[in-house]
Amino acid sequence: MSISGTGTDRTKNAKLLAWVDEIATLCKPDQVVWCDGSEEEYDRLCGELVDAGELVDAGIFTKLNPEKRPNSYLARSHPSDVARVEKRTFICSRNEEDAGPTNNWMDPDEMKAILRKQFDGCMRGRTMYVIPFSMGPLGSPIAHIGIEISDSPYVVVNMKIMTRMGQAVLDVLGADGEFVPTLHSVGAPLEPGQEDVPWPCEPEIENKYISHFPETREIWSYGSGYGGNALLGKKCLALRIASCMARDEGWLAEHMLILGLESPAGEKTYVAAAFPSACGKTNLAMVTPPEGFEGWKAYTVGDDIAWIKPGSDGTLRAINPEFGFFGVAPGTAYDSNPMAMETMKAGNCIYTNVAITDDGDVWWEGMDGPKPTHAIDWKGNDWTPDSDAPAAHPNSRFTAPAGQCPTIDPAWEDPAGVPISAFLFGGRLSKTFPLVYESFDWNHGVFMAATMGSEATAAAIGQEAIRRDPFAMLPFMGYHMGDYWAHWVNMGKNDAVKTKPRFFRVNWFRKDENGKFIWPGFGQNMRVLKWIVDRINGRTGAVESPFGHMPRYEDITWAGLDFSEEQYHGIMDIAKEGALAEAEAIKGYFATFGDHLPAELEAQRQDFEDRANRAPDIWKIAS
Ligand code: O2Y
Ligand code: MN
Repeated sequence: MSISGTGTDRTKNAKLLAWVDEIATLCKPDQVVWCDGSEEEYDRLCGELVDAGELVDAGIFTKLNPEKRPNSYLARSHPSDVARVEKRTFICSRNEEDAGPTNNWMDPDEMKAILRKQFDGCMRGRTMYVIPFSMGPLGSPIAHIGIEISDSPYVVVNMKIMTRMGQAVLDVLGADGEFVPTLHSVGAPLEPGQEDVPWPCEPEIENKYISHFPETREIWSYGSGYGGNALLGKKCLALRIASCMARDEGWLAEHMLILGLESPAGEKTYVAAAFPSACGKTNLAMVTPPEGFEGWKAYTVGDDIAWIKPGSDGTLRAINPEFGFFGVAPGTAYDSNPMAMETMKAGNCIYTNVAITDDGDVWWEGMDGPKPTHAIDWKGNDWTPDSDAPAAHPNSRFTAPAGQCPTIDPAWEDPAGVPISAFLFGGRLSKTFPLVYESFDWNHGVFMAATMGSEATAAAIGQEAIRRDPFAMLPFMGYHMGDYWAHWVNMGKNDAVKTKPRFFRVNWFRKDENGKFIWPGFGQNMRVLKWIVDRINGRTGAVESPFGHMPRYEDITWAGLDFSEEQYHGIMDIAKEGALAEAEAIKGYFATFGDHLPAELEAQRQDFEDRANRAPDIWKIAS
């Protein structure tokens, strides 16, 4: 094995050096490379990925037309390796009960025994990269350092965009600093003389493991090279392991975007928001104020994850632990998300599993303008508008530097974080749930977030049910969901947090009696955000409903939009029957958490049921 330095020229951290040694001995790579995070390293690796593509006659990386997509590349994964693998994601806590009913669990010793066998020699014929990264601005008191060991150069270059990565991290880590060790392999060793494939990975789903060890704060991921399975700083560290750290240390690691809203008077209000997938989270993170909102500005701090800690000023302060966006490509367009499109236009992006046009540009379904007459699809096949299959995979991605977003917040790298004034929670719900409402207090807000979710059609019984996704954390919880809710209840009792954020639920997806969406689209969401900002700053009223405090028609700014009071009733009025059904459904849902369900949340459920019982058949928003 050749080692590019033993690492001792890069760090004096004895624990790190010993761990890298131990993993190299286990995985038996041909060489070990300590990543420095430089542009030269990035360019060299991208170049190697392009050259390797030519060698095996199928692109690992294809350089895109530099006039259209400067310094940008297309990658194609193996068709079997296109998304997170939830059924192979494990929380390996010592006690099974600590993982809770919403996670897959395996005993940590049993899992380590399996993984040691899988990892034994798994990097033969490959390079083992040591990737130092910081989740959050370097040196921020809210940030944490991780080290990812991976045999995938695709992971290295994506980590360079998604995190602060390289030698600067080792310098901050110093000789005694703490780090989260994260280990990744694509699980495809090469025998001497064996030709590589464009996207090496373990073909059998049962042999893939995305394993988390909460007590020892370790991550071992085997068999997939894609996204959240392989870029271990994101979902694995920043949510699953960090949620455990946050519980133990009194902070919050959340699946939330962070948005800064500035009024024409220059007053700045920051909100953090959690949504299940397919609810327009990225669109909200990069919202642009519509006609009628002249002078208002919206800024992005983060599009996916927030780390939130009590600040010395009595507020809850949030950082975006990431450095880039890993956004879903299909559906992203100037029409729906111009800021995401502008972020990409600046170049320096990696696109995975999108289509490439004949002039070397990228394309996906839902992009503005006419479809290309010909393209190469995400599997490398010819594609035309007559093709049956989509040109881009539905989970195809763009990896883009967050700093290129034209509306990135000036404070997005502030080590102290930004002060959060409100939490927003949402879901995709066609009936019963109003456009927006505010909680009565902190615990009611926790109840609203714990019971959120989106509608799913249970095809087998032909009924609609809400698939709960509490706090949008269902796939990302590192411990028992009921204990997580208790942690949120406890955060509300923290006297050091003098300015407590307010809680709101939003629902852009209510439909009318003809099955049509009532809300005119994501582009108008700023109207709801302004009411929230006005509410926080004591400038607007609300009325009490069975769900919470709700704005009257006149409390919302309608300038520039034709939205009648009648339409408003359609999106705000509440059917008693629907509210009572929800209270009953939550009873059954809560029962699945046994004695881990905080008593405060069952009390909130009963209060909600009582309010619904007292309501008229149709509760109508006052005007
Ligand atoms: O499929 C993947 O590996 C990526 S999942 C993802 C990526 C960026 C932001 N959010 C998510 C998610 O699943 O919530
Ligand atoms: Mn996400």
